[in-house]
Amino acid sequence: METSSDRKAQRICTLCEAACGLTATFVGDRVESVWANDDDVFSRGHICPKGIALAELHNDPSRLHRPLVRESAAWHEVDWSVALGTTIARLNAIREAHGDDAVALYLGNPTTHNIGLATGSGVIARTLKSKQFYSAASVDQMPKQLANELMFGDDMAWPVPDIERCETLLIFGANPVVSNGSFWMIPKFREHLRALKARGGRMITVDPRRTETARVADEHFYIQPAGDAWLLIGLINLIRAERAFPDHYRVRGRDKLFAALDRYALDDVEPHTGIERDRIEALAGTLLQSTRAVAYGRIGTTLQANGTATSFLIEVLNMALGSLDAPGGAMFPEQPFADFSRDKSVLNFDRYKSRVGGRPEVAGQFPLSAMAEEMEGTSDDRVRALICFAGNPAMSTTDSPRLKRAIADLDFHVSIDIYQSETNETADVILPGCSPFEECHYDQFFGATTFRNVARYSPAILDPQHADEWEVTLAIAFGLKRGHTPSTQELREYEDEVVAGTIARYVADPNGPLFGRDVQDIAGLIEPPRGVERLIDLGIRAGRWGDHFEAREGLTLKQLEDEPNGVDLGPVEPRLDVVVKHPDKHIDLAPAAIIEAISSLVPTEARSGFQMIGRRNVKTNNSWLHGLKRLNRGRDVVFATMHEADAAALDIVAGDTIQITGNGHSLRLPVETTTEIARGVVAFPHGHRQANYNDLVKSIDIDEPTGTGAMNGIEIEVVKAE
Ligand SMILES: Nc1nc2c(c(=O)[nH]1)N[C@H]1C(S)=C(S)[C@@H](COP(=O)(O)OP(=O)(O)OC[C@H]3O[C@@H](n4cnc5c(=O)[nH]c(N)nc54)[C@H](O)[C@@H]3O)O[C@H]1N2
Ligand SMILES: Nc1nc2c(c(=O)[nH]1)N[C@H]1C(S)=C(S)[C@@H](COP(=O)(O)OP(=O)(O)OC[C@H]3O[C@@H](n4cnc5c(=O)[nH]c(N)nc54)[C@H](O)[C@@H]3O)O[C@H]1N2
Ligand code: SF4
Ligand SMILES: [Mo]
Repeated sequence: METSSDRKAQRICTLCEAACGLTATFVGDRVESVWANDDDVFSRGHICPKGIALAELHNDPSRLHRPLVRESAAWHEVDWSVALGTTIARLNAIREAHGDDAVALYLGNPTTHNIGLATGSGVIARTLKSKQFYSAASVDQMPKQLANELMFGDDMAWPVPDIERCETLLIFGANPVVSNGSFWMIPKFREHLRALKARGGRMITVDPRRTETARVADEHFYIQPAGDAWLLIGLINLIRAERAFPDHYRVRGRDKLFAALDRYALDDVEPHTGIERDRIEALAGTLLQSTRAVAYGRIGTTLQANGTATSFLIEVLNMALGSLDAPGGAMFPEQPFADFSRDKSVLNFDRYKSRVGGRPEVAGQFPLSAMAEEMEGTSDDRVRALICFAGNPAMSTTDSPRLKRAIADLDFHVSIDIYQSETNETADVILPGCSPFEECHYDQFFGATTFRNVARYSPAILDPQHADEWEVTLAIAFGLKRGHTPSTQELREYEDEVVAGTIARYVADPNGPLFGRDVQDIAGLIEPPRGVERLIDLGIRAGRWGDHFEAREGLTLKQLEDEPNGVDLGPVEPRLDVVVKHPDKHIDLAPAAIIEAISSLVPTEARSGFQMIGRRNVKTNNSWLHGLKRLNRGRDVVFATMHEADAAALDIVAGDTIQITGNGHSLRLPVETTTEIARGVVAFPHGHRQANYNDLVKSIDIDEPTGTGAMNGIEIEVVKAE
C-alpha cells in the first residue's frame, strides 16, 4: 500500500445497502474527494450526499482515534493494552460470577457493512455463548426474517423485485428514491424506474405519505398505518377468486391459509386501510392483467404492529400472481459468498425464550424491545454487561429513555464505535475502529439482495492509522476464551485457529462444494496471508462462482481485487428448489405463528387522534453522521409533516412549532403542512438527539410474533407549542 501523493482508488460505499461503487482521491492519508464510479458494474455511477461525505467522515477530527476509558464523568485516552485488558478482565469477572448470559451483545446496523466487525463479532458470540444476543434486525427487518424462516426455512432467503424485467411494481412502505433500497440493493432507482416505464410498465406505491418515490409512481394509495395486511388479504382473495393458485409451487398448508384469509370480507378492508373498495378491486385487476407483477415491502411493513403477517402476505401475493421465483417477479439473488456456517436443518424460532417477558428467540436473537427489562431489577440472572458493536440502541428502539437508563446502570459496558454517541456516553470503555478507507470491504450479507448477481471487493486503500476491527474483536474473543489479552504472536495463532475452525465447518457440509476436503490443504491454498481477507477468500472460492480451491476455473479474492469495478455475474435465475430449506422441501403456507398473526390482526379502524410514522431524508443516516457539515442537520432535517386540514383544526400553520406527546414524553418540532399525507398522520425522522422519535414509543408497542418495535402508527397527541 502506498500513502504518497495524489492518487485515485475505487471503493464500495459502506453507508447503506445500495453499496455504490465510488472513486476517491487522496493526498497522503487525507481523502480529498469522493465521487461516483461510472464504471462500477452494479451502481453504474450512482452516489448520494452521504457517499460524498465519506471524505469528511475520514478526515473528521471528532471521530475517535484512541481507546477511551471513563472514570466518573471524565474520559481518558488510554493505550490499547489498557483498554483491552480492562475489557477482558471486567467481562470475565462478570461471567465467572454470573454466567455468560449476564453479558449481552448488540450488533448495530453498521456491523453488517463492516466485514471485519461482522466476522469478529460472530467469533465473540460463538465464544461467549450468551443467549442475550440482540441486533438492529429487531428494529428493522426481523418480521420479514421470521416470515422467510417460517415460509422457506431460511431467514436469509430474501425475495427481491427483479426490477430489470418486471412490468408492474407494487411497493408497500418503502421509499427507495431516498433510501436507495433495503433488502433490495437498488442504486440508481430512478433510472431503473424510467426503464420500467419505457417498456410500458407501472409503479404503484402504498404509503400513508406521498413520498419522493410515490411522486414518481403511476398511482399512489394513501393507507392507514399498519393497515397493509388488510389490503393484502383483500387483494389475495380477489386474485384467488379470478385465478387458481399456481400449482407449480410445492407448498403445504394452503387450505389452512385460505381458511384464515376467508375470515375477512372485502368490505372489511376499507375501514382498516382508508382505501375504497372499488380502488382495491381495480388494483387487483391491474395485477391480474399484468404478466409480470411483483410486490415488495420495507420499513413501513416491518416496523408496524402487523409486521410479520404483512411480510408473509406480501410473498403470498407474489405466489398468487405466480411471480415468486419467476423472472420479472420476486427472485432470490445468489450471494457469491458461500456461508456454510449456518445450520438450516432446524427452525430458528422459539427454541428458547427471554427471561422476563418470555419473548421467543428469532434467528438466535431476542428483540431489542426486551433488552431494558432483561437488564433492570435486582434478580441474580439479570444482564449486567453489554458489548455494543457499532450501534446506538439508546436511540434506535422503543422507549429509548428506559433503555438508556438500563444501559447506564450496567456493571460494565464496552462500545466498539468510531464516534461518541447517545448510547456510549455512559460506557466504561470505547474502542474505536478504522475509517472505511483503512479496511477492506466485502458485502457478505447484502449480496443476496441485489437485482443482479455481482461480486465486488474493496481492499484497504490507506495504511491503517487505527486498530483494525477484525483484530480488536478477535483479541476480545481470545480474552474471553483464554482469560488474558493476547500477545501479537498469540493473536496470529488464534486467527489461524479461527480460520481452520471455519474451514472445518465448510468441509463438513455435505451440500457444500468443499465437502470432505482436508482443512490444512484448504488453509494452505487461501491466498491472503492474514486478516479477515482470508475468510473472504474462503467464502468466495467456496461459492457458486468460486474456483472451489483449484477444483475448477472460478472466482478468487485475488481476481476480484484485480477487478475494482466488480464482476457482473448475470441476471438472477429461478432457484426456489435450493432456496427452500424445510426438510420436506415444501414452502409452508400455514405456520402456526402466521395463522395466529393473520387471525388476530391488530385493528386499525376507527382510530381517533394522531399517529406518527417515520421518514428518512437523503442527508441523514439513522442516528449518526449528523455532525458532518455536508449533511444537513437541525431544522432542515428534523421537522414534522402533517396534513394542512389537521393543522388548521389545531390552529397550526407551516413553520409553527408543535409539541408531540406519547409514552409520557414530549418533543417539540417545527412543522410543515401538506395535503400529501393521510389525515391524522404525522411524519418525522428517527435518530435525532434534539427530538428522539423513539422516546414516544412504548416498550409494548411491538409486532407480537417477533417483538420488533412497531414504531410506525404509534398514537400520539399533537398541540401547537406555546
Ligand atoms: N422510529 C424508528 N426507529 C428506527 C428506525 C425507524 O425507521 N424508525 N429504523 C431502524 C433501523 S432500519 C435501523 S438499521 C436502526 C439503526 O440502529 P443502530 O444500528 O442501533 O444505530 P445507528 O444509528 O445505525 O448507529 C450506528 C453506530 O455505529 C457507529 N459506527 C458507524 N460505522 C462504524 C464502523 O465502521 N465501526 C464501528 N465500530 N462503529 C461504527 C456510529 O458511530 C453509530 O454510533 O434504527 C432503527 N430505529
Ligand atoms: N438517506 C437515508 N437512506 C437510508 C437510511 C437513512 O437513514 N437515510 N437508512 C437505511 C436503512 S438502515 C434502512 S433499513 C432503509 C429503509 O428503507 P425504506 O424502508 O425504503 O425507507 P423509509 O424511508 O423508512 O420508508 C418507509 C416508508 O414506510 C412508510 N410507512 C410508515 N408506516 C407505514 C405503514 O404502516 N404502511 C405502509 N405501507 N407504509 C408505511 C413511511 O411513510 C415511509 O415512506 O434505508 C436505508 N437508507
Ligand atoms: S446511496 Fe449513498 S450512502 Fe448508499 S451506498 Fe450509495 S453513496 Fe453510499
Ligand atoms: Mo435499517
